[in-house]
Parts: sequence; C-alpha cells; structure tokens
Amino acid sequence: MKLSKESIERLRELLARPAQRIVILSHTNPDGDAVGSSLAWAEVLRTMGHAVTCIVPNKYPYFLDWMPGIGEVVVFKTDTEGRAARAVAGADILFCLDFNAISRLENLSQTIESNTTAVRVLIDHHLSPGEGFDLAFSYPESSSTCFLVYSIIEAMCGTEAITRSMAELLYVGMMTDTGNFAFSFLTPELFRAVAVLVEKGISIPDIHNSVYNAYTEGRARLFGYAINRKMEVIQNGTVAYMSLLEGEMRRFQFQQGDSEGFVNYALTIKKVKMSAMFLAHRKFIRVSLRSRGDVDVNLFARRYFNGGGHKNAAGGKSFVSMRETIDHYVRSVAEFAAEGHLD
Ligand SMILES: [Mn+2]
Repeated sequence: MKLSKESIERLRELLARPAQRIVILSHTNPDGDAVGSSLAWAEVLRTMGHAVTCIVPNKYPYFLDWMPGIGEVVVFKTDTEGRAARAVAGADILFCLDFNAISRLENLSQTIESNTTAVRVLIDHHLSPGEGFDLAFSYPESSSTCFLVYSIIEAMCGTEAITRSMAELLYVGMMTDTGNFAFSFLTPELFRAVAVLVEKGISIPDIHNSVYNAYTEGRARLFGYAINRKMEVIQNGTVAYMSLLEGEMRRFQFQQGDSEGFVNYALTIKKVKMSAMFLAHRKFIRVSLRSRGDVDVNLFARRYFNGGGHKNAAGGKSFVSMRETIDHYVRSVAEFAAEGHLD
C-alpha cells in the first residue's frame, strides 16, 4: 500500500490550522476496527491541539467495553442530550472512518447532510467509495482502517507519535478485520506495523483475550444452536447459510455483537466457499456474507442484496420476510454459480 504524498500534504495543511473542531464518524454496528481507528485517530488529533468528538450511529458490542477511551464515544441512538448534533453543527472537519458513504450512517446521516460547512475527509478500506469527500484516503488493499490510520500517522508524524493506548486501539482493528491475521492483504508492512505496536508495550495475548474470550454464556449456547439447528448447506456442499429470528435471539439473551463470527464458522468446512448469515432486526434482515479465495461476495452483495464491502466479506439488507430472503438467496446462489462465480 502506497499512500499518496499529495493527499498526506493536503491532510497536513488541513490539520496545521490551529484548534480545529473535529468530528470522527464511524459506521452502524461499529466493530473493533471502527472504534479502534476512531479513538486512535482522535488521540493523534488531540495531541495536535484539536478538539475531537467521536460519534457512532449505534452501540458498539460489549466485548469492546475495555478499549481505552471508549466511554467518550457518543452513541447517536441513545444521545438524548444532543451532543452528536451539536458537535456536527460546530465541526470544521468531519473524518469518516471505516465506511465509505454518508448514507451508511442510517439515522445519523440526516444530521450530517444538513451540515454543509465542514471539510469531509474519508479514511477507509471498503470497495467503491461514495462521492462528496474533499479528501479521500480510500485503500481497499489495506486489511483494516486501523492499518491505514497507522500508515497515515507514520507518514505524517512518524511512529514516535504512537502511544501505548493508541497501539492497543490500532491492534484491535488489525486483529479483528484480518480474522486474527488469517485473511487476505497480510503484507510485510502490516507485520512491521504490528512489530512497532509490540515495541510500544502492547500485550497481544491480553488484547486477544479481551476481545475473543469475553462473551456471555448465552452467546456460547446461541452459537451451538445456530450451527446445529440453523445451518444449511446447499449447492453440492459448497455454499452455507444460517438465519436467526428475533425470538431465537431472545431465548439466548442476545446482545449486540453476539452473532459476531457465526458467519465465518461455516467456512471451517472444507468444501464451503461462501457463507451467509441472516439476522432479523425489527425493520429488516441484516445479511452478512463471507467467502474464500476468488469467490467475490462484494459482487454478490451488490447484485442481490443492495450492499457491498470487501471481496471476501460483505453485507447487505433485505426488507422481505426471512422465508423470502432465504428463497432469494438460494435462487441467487444458483444464478451466481451458473455464471461460474463459485468455481
Ligand atoms: Mn474495517
């Protein structure tokens, strides 16, 4: 990954203005990469003398509660005091981290769209970025936004600017977005970055434990139920899917983030190349897609579920019933396979 020198210069100029009021936004259902990159970037900006507010549309999962500084993140959905709206209205610069179109912010997007003055900067690694950014760091070849933020800090200030808490935050996103360093885009640069974070004093086993071994008993039992009772394998054993209805989630005291990793599990079956998870929400069904190798679920999500993401990890939404959603998926898989996309 080669950062554009010109973009780094433009960012440097933008941040050279003293005491800017900055808002950092990240995506709905914020994950380790969204929260980690936002908080680490916030810390750098504060060191430069800027005032920073981090905003997410809804709550992050409970197993991220330990992350340094997470208490300061404003959750728009439960923000009864209007902190998010005030910060957005007063902002000089908006940073959009780990997502690529304001529309992805759901309820929060109206609040953003009515603000016309702030400079908009994108820092993201998803495919096909949206329009309307004054400056864009869009690098789909970066394994995480945390690695991208690391690389920007390195280019702009040097790694001396990275503190231990920033190192912990950045590691969380690098670890979670790569499935603990098992997916694609595992470059030598990434491991050099990890080496620098280790030099800053982070404990990889502690961070791993805090993120991956911090679930509730309900989550463990829901996982067993989902795999045993709800997983279906189709297309000659090469495609899997699973679904959870609201009642099923309630039975296991579901909390947001509990289904994290379920969709990946079907890919532990040798023949399975593509996996889907359908999770019922009040107003729609959230669709998560994973694949391995050349199977392009970004393309699949765009074509059949109005979504997108990365080649091997994407998502979308469905506004029909679970039954109809699954039927649509099965039909779409057959069409996709017939075109040779699953070979
Ligand atoms: Mn990410």
